[in-house]
Amino acid sequence: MSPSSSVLEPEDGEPFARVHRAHYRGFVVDAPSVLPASLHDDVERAFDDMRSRGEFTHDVVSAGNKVSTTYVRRCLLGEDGMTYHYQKLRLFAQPWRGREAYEVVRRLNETLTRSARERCEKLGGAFAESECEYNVTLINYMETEGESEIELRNEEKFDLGTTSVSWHSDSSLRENSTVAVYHTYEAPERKDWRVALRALNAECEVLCVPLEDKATYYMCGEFNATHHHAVLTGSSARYSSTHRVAVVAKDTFQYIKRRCIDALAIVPDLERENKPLDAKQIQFLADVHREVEFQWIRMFHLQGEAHAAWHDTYWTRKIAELTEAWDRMEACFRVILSKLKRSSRSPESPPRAYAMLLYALKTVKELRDEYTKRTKASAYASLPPSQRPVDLPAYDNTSPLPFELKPVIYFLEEEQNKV
Ligand SMILES: O=C(O)CCC(=O)C(=O)O
Repeated sequence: MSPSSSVLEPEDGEPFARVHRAHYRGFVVDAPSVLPASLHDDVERAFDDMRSRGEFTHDVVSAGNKVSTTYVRRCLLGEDGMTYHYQKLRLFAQPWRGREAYEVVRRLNETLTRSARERCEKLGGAFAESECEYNVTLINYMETEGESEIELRNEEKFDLGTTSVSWHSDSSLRENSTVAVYHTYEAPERKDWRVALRALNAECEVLCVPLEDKATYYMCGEFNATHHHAVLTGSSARYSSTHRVAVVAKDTFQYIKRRCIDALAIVPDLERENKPLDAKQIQFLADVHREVEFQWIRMFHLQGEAHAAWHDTYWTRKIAELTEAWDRMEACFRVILSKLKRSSRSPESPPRAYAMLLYALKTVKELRDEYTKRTKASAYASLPPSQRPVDLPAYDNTSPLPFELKPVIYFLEEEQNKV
């Protein structure tokens, strides 16, 4: 029986089928038999192996001023250098190679890429153009209401019961890309998890779809963007591997490394004696400095020591490379500041150079204040110490600039006002 007249389930028969055809055509479920039995077994072993190593952890995410812990534990696997950004958190993908469990996930990914393509071609129209070349999978481990250490909430809008993932569309995905979700139960005899679906642009019933053990569902083409989905908690723990075509424009190591190389290329020019400063160059350096500090280095350390240890085959080295570049940018700011000192022997720089650096320093100060506040959020208290933010990059009295930029801003304002 549906919990409310505005909700339909497959057992409602023709009304469910009619609404599905009219408003939810991009939602397709594959029975477990579509995938080879040996793959199901390997995937189950891989997920258990990863969980026994503590690789699934709660994310601490942020929306507006609220910092909260996800109900589910998750980990991200994917192509080398991939990250996934959601709710002001950057997740760093463990490359899906090198360990047997990760290779299995990559194999699952390849299989789902092929199946998703077939599903989309069968649906035809714009679906046939949908991208399915998955570059990451966000794997969830979801516990029952009784097991979860984070209190789960009830779905109130349609009275659907307890949710492990509330209503949302997946973010940071390529346009018209399909999402594939493979799931498996810890105790397959209790297969009572459901996914709820809600159309955003149509007045129609919500659908509630129960999922068999080891089934895969697809949200084809624009389905994710035009609908919300929620995961309704069942009575046995569950894994779900959510394969996505994540955006790559600004979200790969290769991208940010390139930005750092470009910024460091102008450092010699900015530091050259006898050369007035160029405000545009200062702006470019400041943009990259800010991006690498807040979008990458701090995002990594925010997730704690256990996270860094898990990533020590790939990301720890990459973050060290980015930190080295960022350090060089801080040193360059120090040189710029000395060139802007009116009593220095440097040729006079244009007023725009003062204004630009002041703006950059004030923005960094604000972002550092916000970051510090976030690291102190009570949400972290419920996590083990190894998952709490680490205070890096470190500062000492050899650092070119201090963490707290107030005195530097004050100095520069004074120099700006001198004539
Ligand atoms: O577990 C599922 O079925 C979907 C999970 C989900 O919506 C998410 O990870 O964003």
